[in-house]
Amino acid sequence: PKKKLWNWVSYLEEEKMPAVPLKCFKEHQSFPQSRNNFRGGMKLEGIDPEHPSLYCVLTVAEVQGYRMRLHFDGYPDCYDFWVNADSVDIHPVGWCERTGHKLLPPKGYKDGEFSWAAYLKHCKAQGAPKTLFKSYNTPVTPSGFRAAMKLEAVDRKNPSLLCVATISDIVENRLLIHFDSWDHSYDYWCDASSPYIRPVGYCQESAIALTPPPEYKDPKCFTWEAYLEKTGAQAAPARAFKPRPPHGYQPQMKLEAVDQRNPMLIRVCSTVQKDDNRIKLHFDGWSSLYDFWVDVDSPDIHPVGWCAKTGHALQLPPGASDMAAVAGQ
Ligand code: MLY
Repeated sequence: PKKKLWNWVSYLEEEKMPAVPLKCFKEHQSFPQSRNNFRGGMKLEGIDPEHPSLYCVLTVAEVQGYRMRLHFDGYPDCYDFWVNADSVDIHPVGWCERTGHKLLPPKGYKDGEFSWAAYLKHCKAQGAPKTLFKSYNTPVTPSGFRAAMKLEAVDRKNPSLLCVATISDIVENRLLIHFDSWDHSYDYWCDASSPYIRPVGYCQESAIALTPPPEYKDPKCFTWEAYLEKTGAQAAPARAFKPRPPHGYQPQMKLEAVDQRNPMLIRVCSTVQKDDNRIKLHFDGWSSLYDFWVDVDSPDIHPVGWCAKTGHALQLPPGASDMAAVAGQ
């Protein structure tokens, strides 16, 4: 007997569940306009996902469809991470120098000892061509945000806290949020529409607690007015914040999402819950123990058919795996 091929259309019918509508996805999650032209061995500069204020020397280690695994030069493979080809976290060789950012050299090089030209020659490698990068042809829309401005921001590692924060860097349309008097491990990148940032005074107006910098032992002693004066800083203007409209996700819809435990894999998923900024996902056919929350603007969630379109493997629900699988057909 002929084996049945797995495909999204019949799977959605069997499961009696719709796909997440395309309009729910942002451009960077949806079907890409171009191919991934990065190749293994190409070198580039990019943000360390574990330390978002640091730029590092990276090599493309593996390409799969529109995604690639990046390796920190000189460091063990266990730090490798996956990004989409249009990631805003990566830049061509020379970008840090051109834009005044500090580039962390490969392990073994002292600060000031590293030069890209000599390094590429030494490795017999090439820098990834500029035209492959998203930032290369993305226009930058002016905003009212400037580096060093202060604001109130959610500590994403302690999401119940709204804290005194500073814009410590601006690249294209994105802001690096830093928490005053804390180390950089809490830093994160976001844009003007992020639900995690608010203008100075938001907490007071909303009658919710603001977490001041740790040197304020008694939070009641903190006032923005005195703090701005003391630090000589400006508040980010309220008009620069562009709150986004509510997302359109509903529970019980299907999509494709990266497995955070093994990020080379993309799996068939269902939405099970939602809150204002996130959806809870379930891997079809797996225990609910693996269910996880993800931001609706995460680069790791994609519409049904994304893997097939971009040439990436799709992990089917267990049980479907003995069928000759042709994802997305
Ligand atoms: N329990 C943690 C909370 C740290 C919060 C840091 N934010 C405000 C940046 C601690 O005290 O270490």
